[in-house]
Amino acid sequence: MHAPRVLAVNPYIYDFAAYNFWSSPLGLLSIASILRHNGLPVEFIDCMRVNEAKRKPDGRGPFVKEKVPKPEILKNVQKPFRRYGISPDELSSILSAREEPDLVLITSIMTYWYRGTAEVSEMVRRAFPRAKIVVGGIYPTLCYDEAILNFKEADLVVPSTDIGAFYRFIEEEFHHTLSFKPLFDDLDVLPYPAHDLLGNIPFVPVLTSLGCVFRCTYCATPYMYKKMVRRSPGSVLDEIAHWHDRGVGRFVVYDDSFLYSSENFAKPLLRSIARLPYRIRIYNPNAVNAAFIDGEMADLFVRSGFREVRIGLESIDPLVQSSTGGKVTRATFERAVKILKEAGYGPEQMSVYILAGLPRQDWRDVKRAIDYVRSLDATPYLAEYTPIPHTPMFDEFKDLARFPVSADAVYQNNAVFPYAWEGFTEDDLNWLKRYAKKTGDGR
Ligand code: B12
Repeated sequence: MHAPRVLAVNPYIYDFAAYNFWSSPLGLLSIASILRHNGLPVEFIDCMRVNEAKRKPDGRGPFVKEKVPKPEILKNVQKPFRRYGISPDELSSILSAREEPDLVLITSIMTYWYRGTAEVSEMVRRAFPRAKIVVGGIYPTLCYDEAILNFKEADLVVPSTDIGAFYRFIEEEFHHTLSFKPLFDDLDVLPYPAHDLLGNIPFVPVLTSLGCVFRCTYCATPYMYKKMVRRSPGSVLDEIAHWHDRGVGRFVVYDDSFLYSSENFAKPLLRSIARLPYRIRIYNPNAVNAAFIDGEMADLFVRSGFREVRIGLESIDPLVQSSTGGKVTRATFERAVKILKEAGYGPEQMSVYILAGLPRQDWRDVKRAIDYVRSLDATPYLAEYTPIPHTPMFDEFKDLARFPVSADAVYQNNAVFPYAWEGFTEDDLNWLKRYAKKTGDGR
């Protein structure tokens, strides 16, 4: 039998707000690359098209979008609802212009985006009645039972904790032996994700580790990855050189604890990037831990190409700080900002993430954190809390939310503000967003 022909699809999404903040379907591109490595031909459809005319010099940009009616279960949310990415009609004509593949892979990233994935699976099923459909990603990993029910057209729904089941499925369905079946427990053996399938590569996200040594109570990483695995600095450097040879100049670090044990990883890596005969730009949307920033680190950020540094603060309330993992104190944070300032980073180049909308949080806690960050000459950036299944905070507070967050993942979207209460209303949140951007009125 011939090697199965594969089509990978990054589906469109429905949301109240979405923006390409250096996002990429990295898991799907990695799986596509592994299959190519096994000799399977792979094609790719990326439904999450960015409006290129509006792409920023740093690589971010708005997705093409269209306002659509709200589904019944979200009708009480007073915000416009949109589909982000290409339209179902366009996808339909793309699919019908293709020959039927043997295997279609669809990714499902944020839990509350599953509706787009389900719709796209149905369209794929209509277009290719004989193809096998496999859906994987973060939603099937965090909400497996729900995903099985929502993805009726899928022949296999696979969580990231059981990638072996995916390889077995291919071998059994297509009687095709795969010689290379990596389990993501050694990142250095993985082939580079298949970014080339996207055509235009505005930036390359580089996965430098999986898992995390910290145990923040709001984060699902420790559930998804029981132990932390990290690449060697040499392998990351080789990947940067590989994409740079293909014209890519912007790189985005995907890592939950990039600076952890920096003498063994971040420092040697950034030193070797600084020594490259060409300059690249590096972005870190996941934020780094302020406790690990010292003078040498700040200097390496500058020399390796970090145009800006995003730092996690979360809260200045010691109680909130300790309940969310106790990673950063005021003292360590102030030291880090001072060091970055001395290295030359201005206020606009130091974005500080503050968690807003935590269960029982008072809006004044967020205001104090914004004032504090501004007083240190850095830029506050609100990260709205998302309740995520299999996290300690989710389990503790799931019944306190004003929407049934454990019954339907659509309510896990931070845009619906699940933990609004009289001490932190939607008006408070909207005011804080304006206040953080300095466009707010007095209060
Ligand atoms: C990088 C990252 C981002 C990036 C880009 C994300 C993106 N792709 O769009 C940025 C910075 C933009 C981001 C933003 C946010 N993120 Co984020 N992010 C991550 C992070 C750190 C890594 C994701 C990743 O690429 N992993 C690496 C790849 C290789 O793994 P993977 O995608 O799971 O793929 C594996 C499998 O799932 C599988 N797979 C994937 N697809 C398919 C398909 C098939 C067919 C098969 C067989 C297999 C398969 O293959 C891979 C290997 O096993 C994760 C945490 C984590 N460690 O996973 C959080 C995470 C996904 N983010 C999370 C959150 C909360 C957010 C924000 C809401 C944060 C905020 N408050 O602002 C925003 C919202 C984003 C938005 N609206 O667009 C949550 C999930 C929330 C949810 N309900 O789903 C996570 C899990 C972190 C957490 N706190 O627990 N994020």
